[in-house]
Amino acid sequence: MLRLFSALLAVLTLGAAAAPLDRPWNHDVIYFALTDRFLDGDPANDVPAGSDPALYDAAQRDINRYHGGDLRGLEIAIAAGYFDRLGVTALWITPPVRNVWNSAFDLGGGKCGYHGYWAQDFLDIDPHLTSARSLDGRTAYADSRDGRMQHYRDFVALAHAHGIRVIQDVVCNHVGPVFYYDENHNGHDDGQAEWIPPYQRDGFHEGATWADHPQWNQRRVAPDGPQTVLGKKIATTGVLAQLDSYGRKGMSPGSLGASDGEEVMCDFFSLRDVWTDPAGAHFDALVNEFVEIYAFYLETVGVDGLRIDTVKHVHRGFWDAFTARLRARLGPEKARRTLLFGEIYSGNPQTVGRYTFREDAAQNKTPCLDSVLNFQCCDATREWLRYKDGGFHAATALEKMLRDTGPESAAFNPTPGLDGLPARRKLVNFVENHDGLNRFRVAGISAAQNTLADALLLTLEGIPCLYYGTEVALEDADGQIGKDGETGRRTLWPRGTDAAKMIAAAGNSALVPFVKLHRELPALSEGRAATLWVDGAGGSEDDGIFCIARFLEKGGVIDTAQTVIVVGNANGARAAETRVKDHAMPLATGGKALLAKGQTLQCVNAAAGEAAPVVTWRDGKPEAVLTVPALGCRIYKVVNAR
Ligand SMILES: [Ca+2]
Ligand SMILES: [Ca+2]
Ligand SMILES: [Ca+2]
Repeated sequence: MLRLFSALLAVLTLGAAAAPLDRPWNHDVIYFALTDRFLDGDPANDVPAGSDPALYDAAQRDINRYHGGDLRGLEIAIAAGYFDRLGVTALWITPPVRNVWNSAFDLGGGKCGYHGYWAQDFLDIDPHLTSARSLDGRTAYADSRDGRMQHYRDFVALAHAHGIRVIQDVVCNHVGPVFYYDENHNGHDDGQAEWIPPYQRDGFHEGATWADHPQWNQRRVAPDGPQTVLGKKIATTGVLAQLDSYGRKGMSPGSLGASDGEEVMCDFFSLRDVWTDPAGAHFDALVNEFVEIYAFYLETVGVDGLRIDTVKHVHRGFWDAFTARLRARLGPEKARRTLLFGEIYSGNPQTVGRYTFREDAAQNKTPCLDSVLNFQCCDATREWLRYKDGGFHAATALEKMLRDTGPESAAFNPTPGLDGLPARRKLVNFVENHDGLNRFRVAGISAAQNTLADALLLTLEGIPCLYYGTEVALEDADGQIGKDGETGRRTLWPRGTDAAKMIAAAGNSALVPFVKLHRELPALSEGRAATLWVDGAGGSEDDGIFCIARFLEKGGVIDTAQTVIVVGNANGARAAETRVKDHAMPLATGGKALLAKGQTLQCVNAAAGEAAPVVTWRDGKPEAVLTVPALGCRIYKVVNAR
């Protein structure tokens, strides 16, 4: 067990009524924690009552089984000030709802529901995650839906007491492997053929039968009718507990990465596809059911935002109805503070951006999803910093990404949300996640390269999203460049890790100075972005350089006093400059100077002994040669010249 310091208990403010966290989402720094893999804070829940003990790996090594991480582990970190130390202001956690715990007959062998994406009961918290008592020991949580939900609500309240928002990961596309297809009508499941039958284009597979494996699942999907949880009446109807609410069309592996229509309607391997077709008999009931469920988490539990899974596998009309009805249900104030961002697994800005528009955008221009995960950022950053032939590659993909997400791009809905921000200003930027990608840091990739990737995230326009473990440049021992897998899901803090050790690691984290700058320099959270310099074919002085400006502009006038220049050098061999021969970098964008006469640049994160930057003027325009050390990132702000 972790040792709790009495000082930690003193900072607990459980149950305190606090004003809701209210700040523009692009001021936040998100930390994505795979809860099962962060810290096992309570070994008592590692094998919940009735669960097959074989699903749990006490050594915390088998990627496919439970490692024991839980809400208590996150609470210990929050209370100890771990996230405060890192400067993290929003926690995105994997889906906390009760899951099917095992899928024995999938392709590639058995896996477990430790990640949370295999819902079984949308209004219960998975018992792997909850504890019998509150962090301070004063409150007992009943072994019931209500008790588990109470723990989850206390977890959210603890985060809020530290100024940290909670983003709940949610799924509307599918549930876990709750039923099989009894193809041979013998009344029981007969292996893989009945769990992942081939896609049936016309009609559907008959014989869907709730699975009966009491050590993994509960022979149903819940809620199966109205519920009262934490004293709140929830008007769910139980439509998800009916088999004909699912498409039952089987698996279409080829369509998972494509957009040919089948990907909307097929089962995701053994995960059962909710029938989200607007023409379906249950469409309205299904939309309303999900609105009831997720409004409960937002209103009663206090969750601040939703990260929405597998968006492109759901009919677009569903998202129009779901987002509009959810916002109407929350009311303008809560809806304004709530961020709804989606996962559309694609590096193409048009493909992901279309979900910020409604399907009926010709008539209704209001946003569908508020924002989306920026996969293009992930791809481009990896290309720049982690070229598969070793070393680095030009940052031209990053330059393209900035164009594709800039104000001139038509890919994202320009209509502001209730918070006044259009989608492109709150794109969720990331370089690692738990899905298909290995970690950024694999064999041959240094901690310095990892830091440079994080520094870029923290200086781009949008919302930076850090993946758990990046704060210590966690290395993915099994990951290989150009070869993705699910290897980036290791346990970060082994069971028994002392909170003091975690706090020390957070204090030493190389990303902390960049998080601090993100908070201190308004241009880094709110400013526009413009590419100033990209390592090109000419000359070698600038090898590895990528430079952007972040600037505040009002009424077409740049507030030059707020300008920030960010330069990264992917070159691991030597320092590089924003210069090719005698051509220095212009400090201008769109024909406008980024600083005025009498102003100059000051590096805010220079190492001792580094020369100060010199701004020169040519033909009335400022320019500078900025020198950045190997694998360094330098940030400059504007100051008045002495
Ligand atoms: Ca545990
Ligand atoms: Ca059978
Ligand atoms: Ca679907």
